[in-house]
Amino acid sequence: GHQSCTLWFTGLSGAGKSTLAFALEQELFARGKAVYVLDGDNIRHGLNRDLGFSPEDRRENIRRIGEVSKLLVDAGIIVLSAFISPHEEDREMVRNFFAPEDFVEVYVKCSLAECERRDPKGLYKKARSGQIPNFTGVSAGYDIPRSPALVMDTEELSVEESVKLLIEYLEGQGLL
Ligand code: GGZ
Repeated sequence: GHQSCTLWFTGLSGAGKSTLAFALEQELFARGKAVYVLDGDNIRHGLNRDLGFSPEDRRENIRRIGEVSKLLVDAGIIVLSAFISPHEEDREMVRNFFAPEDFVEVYVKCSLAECERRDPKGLYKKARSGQIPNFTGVSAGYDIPRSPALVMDTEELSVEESVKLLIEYLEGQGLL
């Protein structure tokens, strides 16, 4: 089997993308794997600090992250990329950067109602009151993935259960 790949986590703000990516990272570390998480905290404050949330900027955000993910995969690292990546065509662009087996789209599924209820950073509240324009789910769209490799329903599964499913998937792909 191949050595590394990108797991691309897509879903609404608050769906649990970063939580799942970091929990999986811990499990992969424990198995001695080279793994790295890309998410808003290490990308939007650095490499992509010049980008906002217009459709054009989101596309450029996703393009750069896709290119970085590819470099890390070339270096033999399992990459866990956790970004809303709301547009199907942007996710398709990134998919095309990779050999088919090296890109795994993971839909982190959670209803808007539940994401708003969680609202860990108070962003939905701000978006509803008009303080954040173009907020995904409120005033900007999200394209539900048409054919993700995996769907993680975070309203139904615990983090531990989701990690178990992800590990089983990677084992099935010959990655672990
Ligand atoms: C969506 C926004 C916005 C707008 C700021 N829309 O839950 P968070 O806070 O920590 O993660 C969200 C993050 C989204 O950045 P991404 O790079 O993942 O987005 S995309 O893939 O669409 O380019 C949220 C915060 O940034 N945030 N403004 N308007 N999320």
